[in-house]
Amino acid sequence: MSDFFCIADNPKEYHECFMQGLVKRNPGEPEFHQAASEVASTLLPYVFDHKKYIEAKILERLTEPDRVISFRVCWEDDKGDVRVNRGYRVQFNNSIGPYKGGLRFHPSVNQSVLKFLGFEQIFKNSLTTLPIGGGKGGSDFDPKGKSDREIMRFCQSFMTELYRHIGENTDVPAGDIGVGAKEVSYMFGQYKRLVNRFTGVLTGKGLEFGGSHIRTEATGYGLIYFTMNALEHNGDSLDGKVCLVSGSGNVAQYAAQKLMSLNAKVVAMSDSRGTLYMKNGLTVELLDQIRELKLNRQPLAKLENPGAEYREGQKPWGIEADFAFPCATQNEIDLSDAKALTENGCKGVFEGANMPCTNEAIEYFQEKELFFGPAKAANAGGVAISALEMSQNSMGMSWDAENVDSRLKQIMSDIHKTCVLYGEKNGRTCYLTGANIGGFVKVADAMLAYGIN
Ligand code: NDP
Ligand code: 2IT
Repeated sequence: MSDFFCIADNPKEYHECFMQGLVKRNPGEPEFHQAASEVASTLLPYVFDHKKYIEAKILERLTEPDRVISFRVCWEDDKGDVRVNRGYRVQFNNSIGPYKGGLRFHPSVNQSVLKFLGFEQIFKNSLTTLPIGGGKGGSDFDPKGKSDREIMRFCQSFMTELYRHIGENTDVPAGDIGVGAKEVSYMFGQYKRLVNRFTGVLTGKGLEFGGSHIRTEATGYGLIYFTMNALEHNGDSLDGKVCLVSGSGNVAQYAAQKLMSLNAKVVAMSDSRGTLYMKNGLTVELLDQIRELKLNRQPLAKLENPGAEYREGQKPWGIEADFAFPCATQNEIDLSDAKALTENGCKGVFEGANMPCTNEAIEYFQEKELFFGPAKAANAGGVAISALEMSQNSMGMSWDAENVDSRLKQIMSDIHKTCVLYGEKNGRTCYLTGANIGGFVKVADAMLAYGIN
């Protein structure tokens, strides 16, 4: 390993040198390199105009996590066989508040994936305006095909190690892919048992034990509120628009539900195996069936409804539509998908998932002047309501659904304003630049205030 040190007199050269250093220090972590490169390329021109950040090496410091914890998770399956997985928590940056971010249970989880997610979470959490730092964690455990008891035993074992690293003022995990209300409940129950204290150490809890109204819906709803703000700002709306939603999990379901309620027509949803094409649009009945299947971790291929045609092995991006909402996973839109979308008349892409578009796809959208709502801004509604869950827990209060939903709308509108403030150039808003700079400034200024550490 070598020192992380760059000297260059323009943003482009600095970016090259910075990325060489980052790749050298973090070998074999392509997702993390991708996330860092995207942020650096939009931030560097700004940072070069504000030399205090260059002098204090803020970008180099921001891309080095405070700590990465990895641990063994042993559990027993229903047959009595011993199983071993790896658990992680990446505590990336706590300059503006306790580490905050979800836990992902998926076989693709590794250090690179969690570092990209933890890194992006720093900016996203800052954009919410709430006092939360960035972190992420999870395991390569695959909940698919596991019984409820197996999932419970895994969650309990995972928390038996994780508990010593977290706390309501230290690090507050939540859900992400493969981790929903059920898994959060098992983990919260185990934490409470281990420390003998009832505290808001996790968010996304059940309403009976400290959860917040609207947390389940918040990421999907927030994504659509952000889209509404962006379209309105540009004299457009969702009314009557044809939309593609990828994924069929938590984020996708509530994004699709909100789109339907706004008279948009959702013609596709998907999962890791294929796409449902719904020529006449999603209905409440179809969404209920999808929700039921996914609650039981079943594939969409099993859906039986004349209103939906299943396309095995296909992504939704080849279907004609006005707007696309990738809500499944990272890198699900590459350059060829971006071209297919654009050629089919797509006018905007709003990211519900984290880093669903490759950097080449984003560049293509920018070249073709599509609306692009980056994840850090567009999907921040989930973590924002998590932060409100933390506030309610620390006050010993519970706000009603209407109250929380109106706060969510306000937060998404404020995030949109921040993107416009930092991203407006020649009468157009670059939401990517706006989100990256808007998220950066508060964290960077806090780091400057702390001195060199
Ligand atoms: P869920 O586990 O509820 O749903 C995930 C969905 O994405 C499923 O439909 C799943 O398909 C699909 N999927 C997962 N991995 C892949 C893959 N490798 N290729 C194709 N499809 C895949 O997760 P969430 O809805 O919570 O999360 C979706 C995205 O949103 C993630 O990027 C997450 O980080 C992000 N996010 C989540 C937030 C939250 O509050 N939950 C907040 C902000 C962002 P299948 O059913 O076949 O597995
Ligand atoms: O990516 C995300 O913002 C989340 N998975 C939600 C994190 C949280 O702490 O609510």
